[in-house]
Amino acid sequence: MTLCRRCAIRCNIERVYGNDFTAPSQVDAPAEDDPGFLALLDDEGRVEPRDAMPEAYRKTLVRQIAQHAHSEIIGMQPEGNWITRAPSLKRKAILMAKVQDEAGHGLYLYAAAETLGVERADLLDRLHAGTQKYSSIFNYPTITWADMGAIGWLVDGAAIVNQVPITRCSYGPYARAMVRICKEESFHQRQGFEILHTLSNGTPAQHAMAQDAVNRWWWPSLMMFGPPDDASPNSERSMRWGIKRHSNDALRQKFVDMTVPQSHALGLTLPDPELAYDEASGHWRTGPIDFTELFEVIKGNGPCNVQRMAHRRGAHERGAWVRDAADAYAAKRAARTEAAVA
Ligand code: BYC
Repeated sequence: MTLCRRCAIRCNIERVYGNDFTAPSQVDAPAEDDPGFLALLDDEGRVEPRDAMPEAYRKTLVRQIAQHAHSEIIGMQPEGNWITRAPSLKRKAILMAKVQDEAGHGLYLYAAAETLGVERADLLDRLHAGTQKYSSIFNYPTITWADMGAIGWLVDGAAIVNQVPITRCSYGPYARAMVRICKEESFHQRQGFEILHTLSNGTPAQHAMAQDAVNRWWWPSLMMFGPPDDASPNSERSMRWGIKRHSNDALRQKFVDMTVPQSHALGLTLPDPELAYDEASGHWRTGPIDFTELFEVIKGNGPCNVQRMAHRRGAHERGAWVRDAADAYAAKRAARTEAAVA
């Protein structure tokens, strides 16, 4: 039986799928190079919540899934900014649905992380304390309506390229959560493309607005994939464990190859004078990416880091009454159940 950290009662989280297992700290965790564990991964088997797993594998998953979940909920802010200013009722309804989807993605991912023996409240504490990261991309401002198009097309496009391989992640709950997330991201990407397509084929001012948004979001979107492979401390081990299936650079290249032809269809240019098609390899090659910008944003020095965190902490504080009400309801139900079985 587990005591919920917040309400300190025996509550029904144990009956939620995946939470009714022995806490990983209590199991006899195999070593990282345990032959049985490695054979399971080599065989493309899935690790499930009740399975014993190396502690470092569990910690890596908690880190990545939690940071992914945090990215989803912080990612609601730049777009939420435009719900009241969407140019039509239809655009407003679509944007509201998209932002709600992001909240849902956060929920699936926090639930997946909880199957690893952590609590969502603790993960949120770590986000608020700044000890767990969220994606760099959400620290950029959304200045015009065209930014909704650029985010959908580029940011969600990058998310799809990064996340489709996670549907084959070796950890079952994460892989399964990603199936639905990727389907929804696919819709998000198309709505972004459609916004930009409409603007690009609109008045000269609308076309210029679309081009300006793409100019601002292109390089940060490439940085979403993380540091280059030779500066990515986690990639090798995560790939060996089947958590990541491809390196950061390989996914970034896939995104570039997918996106350049789409920019032609949109009638928009990408802000890279060195972008060129390499006949020999069959790939589009970009100019050098300024990764110092990525590292600065990750350190907290991006244009909107302070604003995003302040807003998140404020929303969490303002939501305390909802959590208190849910705890009170759970306590009442638990007391009723105990009285019924006594
Ligand atoms: N921003 O060794 P590396 C979305 C950190 S959600 C911030 O390559 P790893 C969407 C990295 O965490 C977007 N930090 O790490 C949502 C590590 O630091 P720690 C999020 C970054 O984990 C709503 C350090 O740098 N997507 O798309 O092997 C609306 C060294 O990096 C970033 C996911 O989370 C960054 N861009 O690879 C629309 C997908 N890049 O943790 C869209 C799942 C790197 O050691 N996550 N760092 O302190 C992943 O695929 C991987 O975690 C990453 C990084 C590719 C992001």
